[in-house]
Amino acid sequence: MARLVIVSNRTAAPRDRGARAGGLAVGLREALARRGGLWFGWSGDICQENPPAPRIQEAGNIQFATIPLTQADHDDFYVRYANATLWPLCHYRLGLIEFSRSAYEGYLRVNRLFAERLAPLLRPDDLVWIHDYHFFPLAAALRALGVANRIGFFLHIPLPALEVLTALPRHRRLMSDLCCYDLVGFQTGDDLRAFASYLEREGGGTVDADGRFRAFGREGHAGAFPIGIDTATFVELAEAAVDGPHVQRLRESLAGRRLVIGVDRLDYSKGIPQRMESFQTLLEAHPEHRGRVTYMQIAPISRGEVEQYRALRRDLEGWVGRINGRFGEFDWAPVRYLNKAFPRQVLAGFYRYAAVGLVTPLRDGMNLVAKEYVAAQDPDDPGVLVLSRFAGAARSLPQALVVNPFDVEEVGDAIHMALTMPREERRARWNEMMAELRGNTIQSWCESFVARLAAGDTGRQAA
Ligand code: ADQ
Repeated sequence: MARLVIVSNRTAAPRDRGARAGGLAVGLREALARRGGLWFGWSGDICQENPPAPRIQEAGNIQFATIPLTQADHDDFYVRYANATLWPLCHYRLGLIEFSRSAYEGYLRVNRLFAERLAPLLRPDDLVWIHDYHFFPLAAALRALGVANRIGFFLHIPLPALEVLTALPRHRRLMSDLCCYDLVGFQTGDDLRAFASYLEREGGGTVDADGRFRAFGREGHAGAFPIGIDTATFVELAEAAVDGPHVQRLRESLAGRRLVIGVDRLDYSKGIPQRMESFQTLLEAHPEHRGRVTYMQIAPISRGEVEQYRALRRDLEGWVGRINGRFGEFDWAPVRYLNKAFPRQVLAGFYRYAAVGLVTPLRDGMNLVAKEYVAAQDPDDPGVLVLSRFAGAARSLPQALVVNPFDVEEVGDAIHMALTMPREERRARWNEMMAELRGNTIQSWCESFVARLAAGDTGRQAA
């Protein structure tokens, strides 16, 4: 069996604390352990000058190879182009895009650096699987160095519609580089359709019904591979946590009130201010919930070096203050707002205790919190998921209360409906969602992508 090589910006290397020990990291690690493999990425460190050869660490049959970046490379590649250009673009926030040629040059430069450092570590029959928007051009950079391995790419975030994508300066270069991959994976059929319509309209290309694409003189396959979670483990974590000390303290602190929970990285794509406004609408339109429901929003700070993220934080602090000031009582704060991360087992217990999971991103590739919330529920008395139609997860979990997050009144009503939904209906909806989560896990996602990559039958250059 061919060795698997994974590339992502952050790795799960023993000393790299950047990657959360979340379901994705666990799933990829398992996939590497099955075949033996290599995980390549940024170490999380800044170096003074041109980075040295990768640092190699071993854990069982997995090797981790990481390199540091210079401050200039990190800023251009990660802070500016990846997170201030591509991230807002792919989340339909054209007004937030900052584009500069120097940032794009830095992005290409770091992709070339990754290729130069990775190429010597590759064996001829390795399968290479590259992750996410930091690395659209990495296959092209590897090909330029003569690497002939099969190379796959998975985009964790949405690929926007043609009209949005073409707002990006130099979009043709980015997308023709993407076509250097043998297999391009997306979260949903919508993303795949956006890819096809871009190639057809801008790349003079075609995409067949089986996903084979031809464009920019290149040929490969594309497909939708909706990511899942480690469902069985999450169920166990939640069952164990519900009687644990954290849930016990939470229960006591709520003093009989019901819990509505939101858990997100502090990111403008997650729609947290709109969610606050929706909760305010609930309290206005359905006053019977005043004093009886608490909304806890857990949102650890993310990308604090990007100005838009700092502005979001200020905005949210305003929302929490306004709602608590207006509706709060001496013994009840309607909103609890926490800028911190929790271990998975603690989160699992919080999810299980919450009557409502509020997952209302304005755009999201998939959203794993939605799936974790469902997996954590008590089968006898499950909570209700309120889910944005703009999360990829809504495609596989249509039995959630699916809402438009821009319509704060609709979301407020959905929270009310969730809080008052009869147990039978909650169980019926939950059973169907759970069947989906048991059938499509992080493990089956890894396996199906790697099997498709290994089975590939495309040439790289169209004849
Ligand atoms: P993210 O944008 O990071 O991922 P999401 O899919 O929700 O979003 O994954 C977040 C993960 O971090 C979850 O496993 C969650 O439990 C964990 N997490 C969030 N807040 C936490 C907290 N306070 N404490 C501890 N853990 C926390 C990107 C894309 C998504 C896509 C994933 C995977 O933006 O659309 O689903 O990749 O492909």
